[in-house]
Amino acid sequence: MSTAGKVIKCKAAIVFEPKKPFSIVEIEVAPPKAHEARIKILATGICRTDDHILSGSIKTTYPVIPGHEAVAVVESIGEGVTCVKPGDKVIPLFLPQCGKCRTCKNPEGNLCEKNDLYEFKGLMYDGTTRFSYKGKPVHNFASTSTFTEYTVVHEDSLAKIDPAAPPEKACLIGCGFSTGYGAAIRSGKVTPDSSCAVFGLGGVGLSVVMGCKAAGASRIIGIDINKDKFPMAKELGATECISPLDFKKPINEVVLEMTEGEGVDYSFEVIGRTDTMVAALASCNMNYGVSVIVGAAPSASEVTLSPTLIFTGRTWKGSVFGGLKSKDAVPKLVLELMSKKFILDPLITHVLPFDKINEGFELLHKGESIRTVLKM
Ligand code: PAD
Ligand code: ZN
Ligand code: ZN
Repeated sequence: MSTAGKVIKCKAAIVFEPKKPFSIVEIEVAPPKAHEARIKILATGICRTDDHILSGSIKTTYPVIPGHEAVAVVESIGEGVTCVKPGDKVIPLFLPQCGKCRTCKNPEGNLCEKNDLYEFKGLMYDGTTRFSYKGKPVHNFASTSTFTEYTVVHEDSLAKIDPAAPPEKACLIGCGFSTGYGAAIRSGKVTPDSSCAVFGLGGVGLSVVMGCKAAGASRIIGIDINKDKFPMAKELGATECISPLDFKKPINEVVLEMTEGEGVDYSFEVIGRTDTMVAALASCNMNYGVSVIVGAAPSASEVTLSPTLIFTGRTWKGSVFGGLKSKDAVPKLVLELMSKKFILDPLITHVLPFDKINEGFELLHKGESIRTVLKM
């Protein structure tokens, strides 16, 4: 029996307030309005950004359903939707691509004006939400909300992908892999034979390592306080790995020494801390080095640094979703995954049923997982 046009009752993982685990409850998901689609999640990955919502370090409105890295199938569409039809396999996009705003029209930009990544309003474009629990509205997260069996997204936040794409792997293209790989290739524009330093070797940082390698970097220094991450980093392309905990001096000085005082050509901060953002900047070449911020710092944080770090010529830039135009890039990356241009298996350390979402976050907190994928 078709569910189109009807309210769907389903399981979802809600965060009612920060610093509390997920509550798995039955919610109601309203049908999609015009230019929206209701999608059934097949698999969804756990990213550190979701944990920032759980910890409260990123300011948002509660109750909220996090999750933003998934593969889904379209259940029904609202009026005027042309890019997908029921039954299509899709990846929801935490960074929309409306195709009409100034950024979307600029070949360099990717931060579509329709994004909900600064204020995290957690509402659809019309200012309402499609989720409710016990009759009260529940906010969405980053235009997606994938920790639920069904979610509703705007068509600007949907990429149709190859129907044969494996959900448990392809979901990483919805965030972690594309963010890291794109940060190296597109935002950093890493060049052949260059040297790189990657601060943070989680799912996103390791994807930066993969991007640096694919771009032909000859030296890739992986940096993490958790040495358990080193073997995988080396397997994926890091030429050496160091832990800041093994040195008395600041880690940027260690990187400078490792590079004969030159600094690396490209550095990436993939942790989300202001001190490591400045350390990554100071680790790249004073004149032509490029340092890319990928990590999401707490909403309330501020950075202090010596202007000389920039004055001498370094470039400091940020990268959301790897600088990629999401709707254009995602279907192509899925095809590249399927043709084995890159493999994502090493990044997926755990696959758990959706009900075990809190266990998945514990693995992240303990530093035992790279990516945990939840299967619905
Ligand atoms: P993760 O927690 O899996 O990886 C972070 C890694 O950093 C871990 O291996 C830690 O051990 C390591 N680490 C922690 N503190 C330090 C330190 N002081 N020095 C060195 N290493 C340290 O996270 P992730 O890979 O899922 O995400 C990384 C960041 O990227 C996180 O802040 C997340 O919010 C952000 C992100 N940004 C975007 C974007 O579009 N810019 C997208 C997705 C994730
Ligand atoms: Zn993410
Ligand atoms: Zn746009």
